[in-house]
Order: sequence, then C-alpha cells, then structure tokens
Amino acid sequence: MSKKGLLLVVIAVLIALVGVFAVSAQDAVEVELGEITQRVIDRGELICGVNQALEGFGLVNDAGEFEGFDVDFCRAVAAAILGDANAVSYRPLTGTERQAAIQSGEIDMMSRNTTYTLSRDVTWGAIFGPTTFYDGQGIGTWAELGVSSAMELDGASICVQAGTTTELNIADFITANGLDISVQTYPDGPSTWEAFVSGACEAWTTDKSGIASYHATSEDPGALVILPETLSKEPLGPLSPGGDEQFAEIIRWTVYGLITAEEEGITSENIESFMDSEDPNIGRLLGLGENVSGAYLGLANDFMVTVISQVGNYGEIYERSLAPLGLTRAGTVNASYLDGGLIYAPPFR
Ligand SMILES: N[C@@H](CCC(=O)N[C@@H](CS)C(=O)NCC(=O)O)C(=O)O
Repeated sequence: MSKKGLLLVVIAVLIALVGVFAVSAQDAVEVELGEITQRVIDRGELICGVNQALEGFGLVNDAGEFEGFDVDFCRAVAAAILGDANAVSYRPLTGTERQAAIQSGEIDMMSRNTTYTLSRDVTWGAIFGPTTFYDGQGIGTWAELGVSSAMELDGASICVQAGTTTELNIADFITANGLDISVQTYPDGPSTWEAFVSGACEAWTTDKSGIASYHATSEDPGALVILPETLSKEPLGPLSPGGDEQFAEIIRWTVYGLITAEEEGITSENIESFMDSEDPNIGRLLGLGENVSGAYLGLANDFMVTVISQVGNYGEIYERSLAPLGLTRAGTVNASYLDGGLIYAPPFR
C-alpha cells in the first residue's frame, strides 16, 4: 500500500473510532418495539378499556369526554408513546366484559378499577402493571337503619355486581361469619346501585372507593354510611394483554415515572424550572442531557417531560379526581411512601 493509501486508511479508522465514542448513552440503548407498541404508533392512537360510569375513576362528562383517575393513566401512556395525551380511543367495559376484552386484544390496555389477583394474572393471560390505588371491599347502607357493623346485617339482603372479585368476597365473608344474608347480583355498577337505592336490598357492596364514589354523587350523601369492615384487599391498577412485555414495561415505567415525579416535587406547573436541574435523579427521570430514560423503552428520551406536562404527577392525578370524593390520602396506604404510605417507585436508572 502507498503511503497515501495508508494515511487514508488511518484517517478512516480514526473517523470510525471518533464515531463510536461520540455515540451518546441514549443511542447505545437498542430496543425492539413490541407488537402492541408498534400497533399504537401505526394507528396514532391508544385503545384503552375503561369504566364509563364511576365518578372519580372513569366517567363520561357532560362534554362527552372520558375523565377520571383511571382515565389519566391511559392518557399518560398515550403521551409517553405518541406525545399526545388526547390520542386515546376509549372502550367502556363492564366488570364481566373485561376478561374477553384483554384476551382478544381488542384493547391495548385496561385501566378500570380492576383488582390484581392470582387467578386473573394466570387465566386472563394479562400483564398487570403497578398498583395505582390500594382499595378494599366495603359495605354501604342507609344511616337510618342504625347498623354499625356488617355483623348486624344478619337476615338482610345485599346487592352486588356479577363478574367481580366483590361477588366472590361477599360469599366468603357470609360463610366465614355464619351469617344469613341473601345476595342479589346485577350485571353492572349502575344497576347494582339503583337496585339498592330502590330498596331491593338493605345494603350494597363493592370496592370502598366505588362506594365513596356512588355515595358522594348521590342525591343525599348524608343518608348513607360505609360500614367499618374491610372485606378484602383490592389492589387496582392498569393491565395489558400477555405476550408484549415491552409494551407492559412502558405502562409500568410511565406509572413509576408519575410516582417518582411526585416524590421529586415535579408537577405540570413547575416542570420547566427542572429542565436545567443538576440533580442526577431528576436528570434520569426527565432524560436531561446524556441521561438515559425513554431510550430504554424505545420512546423519546424525555418522554416523562411530555407525560408530566400534559397529565401531571401521581399526586396531581389523585387530587384532581379522587380528593373531591372525600378519598383523602393522608394516613392511608395510598399516601406516598415518604408520608408512610405504599405509593413507591423503584429507581429510574
Ligand atoms: N375491583 C373489583 C370490582 C370492580 C367493579 O367492577 N366495580 C364496580 C362498582 S364500583 C364497577 O366499576 N361497576 C361499573 C360497571 O361495571 O359498569 C374487580 O376488579 O372485580
């Protein structure tokens, strides 16, 4: 090889090496998008299964738009993948429709006051995301009956929705306590509530958050009480169809990102002031500079900036939808772990 040729080879090698070392930490993360993620991108819309009749969690408002705590997690995932929290098509689902909807793949994800249980995890073939609300089953009744414990409902009847964990738990509770309570089942939330209000049963049972929601929006909230017993654990959160772990990771880390934002005090209002933060934890969460964040998920590296700006952090989501129902966080398991609760995100690194 001539001297000139050798020089050219050396230059070419040097350029290649500079290229390699100039690759940012973000580019170095290679992620193959899952089938659902790709479908959402191609469609330009996320299809999310929700409740349409549960004030605070999932409801169609007077303007015909879906809103609520569960709905906001659909919006957050759409913002994460598509950069637009409004790019969601909602599919209202009753309790009994949920299994088929997640198994058939007609929805990309579900965020609908759905309890994570062993049998659902296995037989629905779904991937459950992080718990967004720690609930428990309760019993609602009329204050004028003067009942102060579920044990005093012996001989009464109770209205319950079919196809729910609620239906199974009330049967266990009655058997375990040797009570004589007749259980009346109804196909969905509104019909269960209306049956109770019209006098078909002396009491009704569902998740305590659901009871709080119906009672708060009833004609006379003061006429109703929630009995002290908590019959079960009902960890509620989003889920997605099995087979696409990459999409499930996006849901998981979007929820964790919302929780981390609350822990760091980053809100939709003040996020701009964090864009030049030197705090490494904040840098990683927001994907600032060379920090890797969304790149791990095949998303825009600063995806959490978009999510927080458009939807708010976990605390903002909670306050917006659940605080008006009287579901305060302080002193409950739904408080941040910094305040002694269970809302806790693993490290964003
Ligand atoms: N968390 C329980 C119960 C969920 C549930 O279906 N709750 C009722 C009452 S709060 C509801 O959302 N009903 C509305 C409907 O099915 O249309 C489960 O996952 O089975």
